[in-house]
Amino acid sequence: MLYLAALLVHCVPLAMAQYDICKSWVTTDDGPSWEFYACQPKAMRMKDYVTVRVDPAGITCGDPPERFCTHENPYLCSDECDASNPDLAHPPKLMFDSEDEGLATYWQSVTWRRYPEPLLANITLSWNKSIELTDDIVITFEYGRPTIMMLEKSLDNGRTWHPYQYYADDCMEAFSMPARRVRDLSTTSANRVLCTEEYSRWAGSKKEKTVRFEVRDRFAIFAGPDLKNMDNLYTRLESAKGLKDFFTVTDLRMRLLRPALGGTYVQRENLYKYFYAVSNIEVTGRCKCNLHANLCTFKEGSLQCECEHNTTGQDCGKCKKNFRSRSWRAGSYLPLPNGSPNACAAAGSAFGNCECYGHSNRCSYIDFLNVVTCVSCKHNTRGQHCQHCRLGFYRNSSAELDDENVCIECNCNQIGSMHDRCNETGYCECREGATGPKCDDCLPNYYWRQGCFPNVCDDELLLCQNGGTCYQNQRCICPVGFKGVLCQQSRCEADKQDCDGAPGARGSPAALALAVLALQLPGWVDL
Ligand SMILES: *[C@@H]1O[C@H](CO)[C@@H](O)[C@H](O)[C@H]1NC(C)=O
Ligand SMILES: *[C@@H]1O[C@H](CO)[C@@H](O)[C@H](O)[C@H]1NC(C)=O
Ligand SMILES: *[C@@H]1O[C@H](CO)[C@@H](O)[C@H](O)[C@H]1NC(C)=O
Ligand SMILES: *[C@@H]1O[C@H](CO)[C@@H](O)[C@H](O)[C@H]1NC(C)=O
Ligand SMILES: *[C@@H]1O[C@H](CO)[C@@H](O)[C@H](O)[C@H]1NC(C)=O
Ligand SMILES: [Ca+2]
Repeated sequence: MLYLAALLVHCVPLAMAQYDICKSWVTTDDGPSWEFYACQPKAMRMKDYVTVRVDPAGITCGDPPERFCTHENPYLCSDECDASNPDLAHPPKLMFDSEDEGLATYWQSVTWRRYPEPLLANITLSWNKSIELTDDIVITFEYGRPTIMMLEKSLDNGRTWHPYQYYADDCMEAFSMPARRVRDLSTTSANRVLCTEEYSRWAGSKKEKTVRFEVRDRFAIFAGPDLKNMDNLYTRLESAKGLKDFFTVTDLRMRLLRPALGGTYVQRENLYKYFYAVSNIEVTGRCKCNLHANLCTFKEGSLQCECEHNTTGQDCGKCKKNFRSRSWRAGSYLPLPNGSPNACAAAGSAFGNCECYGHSNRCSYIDFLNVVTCVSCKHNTRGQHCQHCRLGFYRNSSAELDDENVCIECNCNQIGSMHDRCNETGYCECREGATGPKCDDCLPNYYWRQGCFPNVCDDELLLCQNGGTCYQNQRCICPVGFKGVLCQQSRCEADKQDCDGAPGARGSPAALALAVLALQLPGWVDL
């Protein structure tokens, strides 16, 4: 309770921060209108919205029922864990309930009966939403803190994981890392992943129960020890690459690698006192809404930003339909104190009447033509309003004009096609003999060899003669004594001298017969 109160007091400077309104109705010289500001939701107790998973299967104690004891009372193993008895069960949800006065409720693992096989457990917290941490992550262990553990995080709903912090009573031995403290980090190393020995040493299981991921100490590097200078922090969050993302998570995972040992080596004769017990996991943060929302609500099992500035999406990460005349941008903390909303603009509202469908942020007035035109159209678009596709691209008919993927590359085969342009359905213009949408196939009776060429021979009409064989439709391989494109010509007939000198050639009745036959075939021309 005392600790919770302390946490609430701690939260105050962050809770009353600026950036808490997205717009206000103001009166200017031109009359009343809305004014827009960068805005973000308040920090919340994120454990109320989390789903938890504990691995491996069977790591939670009580199935079958099991006795355990504590380091303080190692020979009185009278405590019992029994999953089938609500009073003696220790399911994962007890890490997230609110602790009433009196006894702590906690998740508990099986004991280390399989020693020396390591006792490993993963506790994975998932929000299905990007969260920006605003205060320390505090994990409370009963009966002693692990001697080795690791905190990991994911930014993509658990697809990829990254180390967040290492914890060990001996960092060198456990992780081959020097022990460091977050307080000793500097402005250039504020997002360093480090190993700390501060939360893993044995100090009696009642005295020091918490393991922290120190968000406040890292903020304090910029905002000062009492976080009074938040402006400086916000400035840094905008300018220092990767700093914002460092404090952003969608999932967290505690990898428990070795339980508390009671300040001594493992005593094999009493393994009932080695286990993990976690009574609370406090995660304080706000929904990441890209500074486009000041409310975040729990709907259909997930947190959702209530997007303003005509943005939409779970994190307000894109412009609403019909509000895409410029590309989406996150709001900015700068300039202080109200920041920039970087709102999405309705089609037609930006720059007078110059619509660029979100493919350009700039328009320019061309004096001698008296037109306003979009400058540097992106996404392979071109035209006054970036409404056409660049040469070599064609329009994706199922995409809106303001879609980033509206123009698709023609991809015409360089050899098979006349040029690299295509028609509205992506068809290229083919050279003779080539076919297919990209001109990378040949018509029947053509073969591919750096382009399409008419077949020289085949198995139907253009047969090789005199026992010649057709090689890849490109040429006939003729037997000795014959030549010509289809081996239709006897060497003797073409060149009498050659023939006279060749012993046996003239005398062969078979060769003679074939030569006569070839001559008698109608239509043979001397090639
Ligand atoms: C815990 O998660 C890590 C990946 O983050 C995985 O490599 C490891 O096998 C998991 N351990 C258990 C006991 O499930
Ligand atoms: C995660 O959130 C998205 C967007 O709110 C929702 O569509 C999806 O069903 C959620 N997934 C899970 C596993 O809850
Ligand atoms: C968003 O669009 C509405 C019209 O639907 C408009 O009244 C409002 O001013 C726009 N807000 C911003 C921030 O551009
Ligand atoms: C065309 O656009 C639709 C809608 O954005 C998209 O799903 C599809 O993948 C695009 N097609 C191609 C070939 O890129
Ligand atoms: C594009 O060319 C293909 C092949 O010549 C043709 O079938 C198609 O109708 C053409 N599409 C358009 C929109 O002209
Ligand atoms: Ca609890």
